Amino acid sequence: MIDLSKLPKDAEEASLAASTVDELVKVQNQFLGKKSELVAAKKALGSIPESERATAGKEINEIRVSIESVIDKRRVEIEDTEWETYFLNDVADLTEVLNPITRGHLHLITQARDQLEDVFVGMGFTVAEGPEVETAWYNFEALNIPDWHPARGNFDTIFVDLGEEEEVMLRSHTSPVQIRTMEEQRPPIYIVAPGRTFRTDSADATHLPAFNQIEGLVIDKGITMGDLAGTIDSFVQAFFGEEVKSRLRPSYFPFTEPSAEFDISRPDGSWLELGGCGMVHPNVLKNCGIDPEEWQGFAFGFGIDRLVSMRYQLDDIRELVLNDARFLRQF
Ligand code: FA5
Repeated sequence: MIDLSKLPKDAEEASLAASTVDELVKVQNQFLGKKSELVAAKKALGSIPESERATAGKEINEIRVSIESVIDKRRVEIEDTEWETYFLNDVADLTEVLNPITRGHLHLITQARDQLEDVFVGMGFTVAEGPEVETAWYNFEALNIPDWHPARGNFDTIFVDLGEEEEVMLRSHTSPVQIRTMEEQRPPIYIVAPGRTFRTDSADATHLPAFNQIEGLVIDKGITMGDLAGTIDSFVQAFFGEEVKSRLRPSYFPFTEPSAEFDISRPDGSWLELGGCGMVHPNVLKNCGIDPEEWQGFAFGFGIDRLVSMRYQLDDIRELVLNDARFLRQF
């Protein structure tokens, strides 16, 4: 009779001594392989009395199961340690590329646009939008600028090579949104429309070829120039603070009558032109199917980039589009 009782303990000790999977495979062969005592014992079963065979077979089986479980347990341990060692050795030093990660923020123009919307929404306006590519009808004609009108020349328009000549263009101001709004909504109307505008202007300290304007349009009953002046004054104070003053100067736009340009006071006492405004011309109302006898209104449009450069005392408006992170990070 072979004594198998010490096998599980021997197998456990041998397993614990194995520190790699290869070593453990050897232990497994030693205790469970073809030449193992256990297999020899199994073969010997045939030579023992039949009455003892079942009990001995059962014992052999139990021992095999217990050795298997000892080896399996050890295999998991070894594998875990091997992975851990592998990962520890595989660590790369990335400190050089790990720049401190700073959070980005909205561009100055976007911030100003959002604040402008907030100020006007607070005054009861809603926000409207229009396309950046426009037709002559919206950019000029409906605004009382027929094709023979010399004012078309003031807008330095960038035309798009589509349809008839000078028929499609990048909008040269946000005023076309006035028309689109009046076509869609019946008065009373209180809207502002911020957006990008384009002109052939060369970039310099106060001009960009692609810049931003915000348009305002109010159509209601009994609206006067006084409402316009009051609205602009409230806006200027809400946006710039109490100390900044605004003034209107007579001017000319085909789509407003009377028309004015409005300026705001600089800290040094001088004035900066921010935009144009006026009472909506009766022809513009008629072009949109609104009866000028019944409804009146005012409109204004000013440059957001100019407004930002004034607010932050920028010497050159081009700073806003140069994409220099050292500049942008300051705001
Ligand atoms: C207009 O564009 C009119 N649509 C404004 C208006 C609206 C008048 C409603 C009456 C009623 P103007 O061409 O002056 O007007 O432009 C308005 C403002 O846009 C300017 O005062 C300036 O602040 C800004 N602006 C114009 N051209 C540029 C440019 N190239 N770069 C940056 N800002 C500009």
